[in-house]
Amino acid sequence: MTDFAIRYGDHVTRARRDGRPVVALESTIISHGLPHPDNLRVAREIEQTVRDNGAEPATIGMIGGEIVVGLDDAQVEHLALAQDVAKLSVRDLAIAAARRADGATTVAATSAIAAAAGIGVFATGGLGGVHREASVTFDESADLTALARTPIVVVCAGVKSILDVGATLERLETLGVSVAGYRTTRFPGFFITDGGFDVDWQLDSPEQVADFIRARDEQRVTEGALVLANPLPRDEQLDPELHDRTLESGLRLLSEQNITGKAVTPFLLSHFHSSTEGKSLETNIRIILRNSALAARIAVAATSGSAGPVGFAAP
Ligand code: PSU
Ligand code: MN
Repeated sequence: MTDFAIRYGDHVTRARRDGRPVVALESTIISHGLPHPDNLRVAREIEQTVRDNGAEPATIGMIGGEIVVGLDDAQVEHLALAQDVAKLSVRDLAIAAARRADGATTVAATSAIAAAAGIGVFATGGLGGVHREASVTFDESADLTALARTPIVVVCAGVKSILDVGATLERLETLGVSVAGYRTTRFPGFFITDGGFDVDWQLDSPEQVADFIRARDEQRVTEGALVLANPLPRDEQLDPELHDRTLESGLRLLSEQNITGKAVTPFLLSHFHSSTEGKSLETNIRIILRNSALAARIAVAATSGSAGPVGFAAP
């Protein structure tokens, strides 16, 4: 596990001192995944949802080259509204620090930092994964390899349907990342409830996920995340037909405009938001809020009923 020089927000320092549960949150969804100005409102709603469910939110990002665990409201606002915020995966962190940059952290960077900070639960929307043309482009998100070496529970709605879901599940297996559905064995496809693939395991309550964390620690398993896939209820998903149509046009634009690398995911998400008249945005927001609530309840369950907060060792 990598160690970083980390600055803690006051609210996170207080929560840890008092032994209260903390949930890590990423900032790339704020800066690069959601359109302005909704993104600022959503960032605040995510934090409030974590609080409403009994845990302290620690939104993670970089300000002036410093990694911050627990951005304050002004810092969240800055990352939401500023134009020059870098998208930071693990490999970018030290370069961005050297450049004193402002940056938003992806699932990969956020989970690495959270684990280094002793935070065991992380809520996001959807993971990065294997892109559809990966056999030619080699485009596979560093989220997958980061999760392979990071002991954290990531609550997400599976991987975005813009990706190759089956290939992503295969890579997660190879990389030794645990995967379980929350109250289902069907792996969700982010905007849509059913991503078309089964997973082997299902976990049914925050307490059962807390038992996973304890068992993992007792087994001395120090590498490998749990991807806990929390699907939207069927009546809340994006209309699958609208979804397929939008995806098709998005993939076409992607190749026409020759968009590659780290711009791919933000481009496709913004294409969805603009061509579904905000319907996908509404769905995206619901996904994140539901995952944040569940992550908070898991953090609460993992913190109570044990001698110390299991999986939350102080750094
Ligand atoms: N999930 C969302 N919106 C996002 C992302 C995930 O609902 O914007 C971000 C996450 O930060 C994830 C990143 O880590 O996209 C993956 O980017 P890439 O495919 O370039 O690795
Ligand atoms: Mn990529």
